[in-house]
Amino acid sequence: MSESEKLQRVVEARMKLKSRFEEKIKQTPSVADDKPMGKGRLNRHGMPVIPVGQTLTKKWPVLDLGSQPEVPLSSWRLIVDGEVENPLQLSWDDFMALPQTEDTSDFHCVTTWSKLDIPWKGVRFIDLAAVAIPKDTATHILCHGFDNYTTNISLEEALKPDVLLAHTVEGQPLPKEHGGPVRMITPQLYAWKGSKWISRIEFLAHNVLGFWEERGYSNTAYPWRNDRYS
Ligand SMILES: Nc1nc2c(c(=O)[nH]1)N[C@H]1C(S)=C(S)[C@@H](COP(=O)(O)O)O[C@H]1N2
Ligand SMILES: [Mo]
Repeated sequence: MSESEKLQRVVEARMKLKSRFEEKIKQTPSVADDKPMGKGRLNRHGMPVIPVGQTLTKKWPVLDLGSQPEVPLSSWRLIVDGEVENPLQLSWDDFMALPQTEDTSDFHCVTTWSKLDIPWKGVRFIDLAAVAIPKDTATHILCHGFDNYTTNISLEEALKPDVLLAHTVEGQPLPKEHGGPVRMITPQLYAWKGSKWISRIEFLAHNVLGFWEERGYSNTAYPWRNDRYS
């Protein structure tokens, strides 16, 4: 296949994802909830900027499972596999050659702290997904970290434009303690849905629970519904 044919397939996959998930995305609670719980001005998707039960922090706490893997860029790889037509194993250079997005968004940890207006740079999940070309059977992803963390997300959440695979924060390489070289962020869900030290994104034809989801945390994790536990 020629380079231009490959690009054409990516463009088509992106359009297909958009049309398949546009309505579902509009119906997700963090966009469509008509009685969202929280306080303060409304954020850009119409929810109170401080979700129910959350307290603002200027500091940025670090949460992990007790290990912070050191992953040199030379051996860093991101695997994208499962229900996709074009499984990927990206090197750092491959990853950085994908379209790059800057976005400032909020971060809500289920342990009740929120940090607003974090300036990120990275690759939109939808831009990566378009390269992998999800099969029509794909409905969820399971993200894996180099620390063996896992967390699951439905595609209608993962494909939102603020979901990034972030490598830069506040203009600097993402520090190891916050999940560098690359982590996922999910600003419209509690932050445990964003895997630090991300190593693999597995597309699935059904829902599979991740580390915290198996241990009593919510499958869906909607901050404006106080949706913390299952
Ligand atoms: N790989 C991995 N990702 C993870 C975690 C983890 O332990 N391992 N913790 C999650 C939790 S509970 C939160 S709140 C955020 C914390 O990110 P931070 O340490 O950068 O604040 O990362 C999430 N992603
Ligand atoms: Mo968390």
